Parts: sequence; C-alpha cells; structure tokens
Amino acid sequence: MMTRLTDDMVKDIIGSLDGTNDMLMSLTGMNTLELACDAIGMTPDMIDLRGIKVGVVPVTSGKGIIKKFSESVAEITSKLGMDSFVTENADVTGIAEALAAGSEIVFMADDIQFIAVNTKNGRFSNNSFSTAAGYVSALKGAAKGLSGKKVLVLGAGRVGSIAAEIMVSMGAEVTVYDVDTKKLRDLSEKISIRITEDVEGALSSHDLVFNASPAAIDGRHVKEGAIFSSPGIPFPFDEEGLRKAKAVIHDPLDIGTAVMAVQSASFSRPRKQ
Ligand code: PYL
Repeated sequence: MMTRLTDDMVKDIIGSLDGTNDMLMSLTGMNTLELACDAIGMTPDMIDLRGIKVGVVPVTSGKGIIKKFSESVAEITSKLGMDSFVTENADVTGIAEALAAGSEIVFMADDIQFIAVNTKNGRFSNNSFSTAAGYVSALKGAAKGLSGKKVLVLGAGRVGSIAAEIMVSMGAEVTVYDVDTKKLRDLSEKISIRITEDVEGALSSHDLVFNASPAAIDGRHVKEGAIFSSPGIPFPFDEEGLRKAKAVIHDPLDIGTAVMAVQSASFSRPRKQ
C-alpha cells in the first residue's frame, strides 16, 4: 500500500517551491522544469506549457481530502507556466466543472492512484511512474550519469520497482532491498537486478541510493559521501545520515507532479524539434 501524505507533510509545500527548485539546481544541475522534461526524455525547448489550462479536482473517497493537496498541485503546475485552478466542487461534480471550464489536463487523486488526464485524447500520466522517473533523473544529474554505476534501491513497491527498471535500462548495476522477500524475488524475475536482505551492509557499500521506502534510514550505516534520491515518505533520515550524505534529494509532491504535468501535456502537443 503506497504511503499516504498527511496534512502536515503538505502544509508547507506552497511556500517552498522556489526552495525545491534551488535545491534541484544545486544538487542535480537541473531546475524543476528541466528535471521534469528530462524524466520523459525531453528538454524544455521541446514543449510549451504556458497557458495550458489545468483543473485540479479534490477527491473525497477513502481517507478523504488532504488539506492543501489540490492547492499544492495547482501551485506546482502554475510554476511551470500552466494556467491552473482547483475546482470548487469535489469528485464527479468537480470533474464536470474542470471539463466544462475547458481544462486540457485534469489532476485527481484517490488513496490508490494520482493521475493527470489529457482531455484531448484520454491519455494520462500517473504519480508512481512520474515520481520514479523524476527521482531517477535527479540521481542521474547528481551522480553525473548512472551507466555502469552501482545503485541501491530501498523499497520494491511501485515507485522503487519502476525506478529499478529505468536505471537497469540506463546501464546501472542495481541492487534492491525490501523487507518483503517475495516482492524482491518477483522483481528479480522481471528485471536483471541483484537482491539483498542485508540492508545495513548494502547501505554501507553504496555511494548512490534511491530510497522509495517508508522506513527510517539508520545513519550509522550510511556511507560517507553517499547521494540519496529519496521520494520515500515520511522523510527517513536521522542526523547522522544527513551529516554523512553528500546530497539528499527529497520533496513530498513537487517532482512527481511536475513530471506528470509535462508528460500529460506531451500527450497532446507535438514535440518541437
Ligand atoms: C500522491 C501522493 C504521493 C505519495 N502518496 C500519495 C498520496 O498521498 N495519495 C493520496 C492522495 C489523496 C488526495 C485526496 C485529495 O485531497 O483529493 N483524495
């Protein structure tokens, strides 16, 4: 089950987007837009997001609305140049409102899926792929390339598995850990990865770590100078881990949503050559 954001994790996103952008620039060499484009094999000059109308629809199903979640999604996409708004209504009425307003892209999330639908052709992006691809691009930027490099993936859930697959395709030597050994075995039958049950040994021997696990990371085992690309929530680092790591790339929603925005826009806009 994907870890769910809480009101507390989301409450400060809107004021912190420029900070995330600066963090990404300094750690990966790419700003949020460049990173989001890189995640789907594009560069910003290939797509114009300005003026694309985006409707964000609050959804009350399951555990209900997360305070400021929809507003944060609207702010993240506005920062990319899109014309975004949160619908007054939730659920089906909210979707109808977004469509009636002529939204080219509609964002909505329940407790299982967070998607961005391109209303011109019904194609849609989802947050699991987008978060995996965005954070792989971030790690690639911070590590100045992943081909031939050893990468440890913590967590073989949806994000960790997709990230492992993308990094294997980039030529990285990927080792995956998960507390659930069946998940590990299933994944190792699908893609050529090493698996490990020794998370402490694996952490202490990897310079590059992709963390897509909800578990805490024990700083005692973090390798000095390690780079972490870490979408996992809640934020897992203790003081020792933060001191020893050379870089920790993390945000609760920004990178995944930005990749969703670029990918769903690319479904109806030809890539400029
Ligand atoms: C998209 C996030 C990233 C990590 N976990 C995912 C999550 O928390 N999903 C639940 C989102 C629920 C949103 C709620 C609302 O406010 O519309 N239905």
